[in-house]
Amino acid sequence: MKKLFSLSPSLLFGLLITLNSQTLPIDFETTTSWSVFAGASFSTVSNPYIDSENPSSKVGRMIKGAGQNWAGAYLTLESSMDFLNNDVFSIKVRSSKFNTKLLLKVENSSNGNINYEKEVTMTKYNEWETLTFDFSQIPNEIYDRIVLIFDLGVTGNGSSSFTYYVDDITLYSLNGPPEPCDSNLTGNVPSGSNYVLVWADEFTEDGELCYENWTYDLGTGSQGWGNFEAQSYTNNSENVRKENGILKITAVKSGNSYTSARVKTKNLFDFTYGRIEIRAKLPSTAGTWPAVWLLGSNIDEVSWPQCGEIDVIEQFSNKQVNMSTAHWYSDGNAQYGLSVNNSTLTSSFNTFRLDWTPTSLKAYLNDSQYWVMSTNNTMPFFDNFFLIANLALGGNKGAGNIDPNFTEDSLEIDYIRVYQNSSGSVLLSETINGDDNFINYYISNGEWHLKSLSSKINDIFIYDISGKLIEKRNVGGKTVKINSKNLQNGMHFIRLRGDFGFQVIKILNKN
Ligand SMILES: [Ca+2]
Ligand SMILES: [Ca+2]
Repeated sequence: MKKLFSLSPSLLFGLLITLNSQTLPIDFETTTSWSVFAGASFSTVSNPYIDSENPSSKVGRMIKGAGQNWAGAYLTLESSMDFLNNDVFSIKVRSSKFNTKLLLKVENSSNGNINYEKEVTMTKYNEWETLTFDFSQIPNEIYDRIVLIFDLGVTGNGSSSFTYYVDDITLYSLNGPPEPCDSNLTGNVPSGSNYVLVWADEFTEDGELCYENWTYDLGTGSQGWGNFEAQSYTNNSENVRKENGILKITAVKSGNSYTSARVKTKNLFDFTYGRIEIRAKLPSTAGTWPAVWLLGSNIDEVSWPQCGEIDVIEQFSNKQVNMSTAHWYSDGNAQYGLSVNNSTLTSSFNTFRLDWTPTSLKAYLNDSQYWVMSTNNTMPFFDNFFLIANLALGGNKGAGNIDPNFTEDSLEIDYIRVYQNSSGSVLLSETINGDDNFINYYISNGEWHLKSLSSKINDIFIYDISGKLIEKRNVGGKTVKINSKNLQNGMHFIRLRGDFGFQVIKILNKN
């Protein structure tokens, strides 16, 4: 059922306090500020063609200049568009030209590489027509800019046939609001530890993955996701669904091509340090390449492998072996991994685990450790990572040739649970002054580990709630440890000073 996206209270408030409201829907009755490129002009004008389809008084007008091919206009919105709850754009358009095309693109105003577009051809001319654009497959990123390009690549001749009118740019939901996630976290907290369950998906209700936890990578990526993989990723239920408490990621052959799925928590959930537990059964067919892994959340800023990668489940051609590997940057891709043998990986559910601390990565199969590596601050494993689960096929990294008789096979995941260590103390807030530094923190065995991500920390000052100085210490390095047992219970302020300026961290200490 078609359900129009209704005006939110904040949007109404915005309209009341400012005439220059760069917020969807755009009806041109209030002023918007469009920019143009490649020989376009754009203005808000009185509607020259008032009729029953568009009785409103003002519309946008774009003119493509003589001799111009790529002319367009864009509008930067006050906030990013909500594609979790909405999936369709509609735009009213009027053109005097037969078969006019409108390319609608959305992008991130601070990173044009993050963009998504759809082109629709008009079926009418010399009358208003409402075009709809399906954005249901848009990857989960931040988009705050709308770009309109009419007749992309068609040379404008400057006549009236290259004047276009637009109105009522609206984003709404065709399918109604999506299902929220199951809020019951049922994982068992390991006994005798400081771990608490901070995130889990038990995949309990049949159907689509819940939108608050998961989004999708779609298509084939560049060069088969960098590895010449054979599959194209979709979010169709054939390729990804919850069934009887299990997430099934299914690779399917149709004709000579393959489809599968890759799901991720990017922009929805990420974390630094902790324990991740995955109960899963792997596919058995030759050529399948299943993986459940972590990728650095800053991948769009620093790219791979600088962002870091930690593979918890990864299986290549030997279906009795799982491999855990870390990737980071050191003159190119540096990696270290070890494998574990188990004859039941494709016939039974096994529990795969990663313990990630500030100093090491350890992997376990059914609570038996098979991989450990030390980490240090030249590596990226001190920052937020998000989760990915996927089933690839073929490629050039060791999954081997795809069985010629392949029809379909699945990676099945019973649950994914993330635990983090807690001593009982809580970091309440932080204030940054000076340069753009960030203090990364972690609690282990009653010690606060603080780490500067830019320059050295020169010294620290610890104050109690009354402002009394408890301790001053010279540091002269990027890391410092504070024994919380030496502090009284209650609020403390830790002031760190360095070339970054200073930063104050507020800690609620509970021993
Ligand atoms: Ca209007
Ligand atoms: Ca389950």
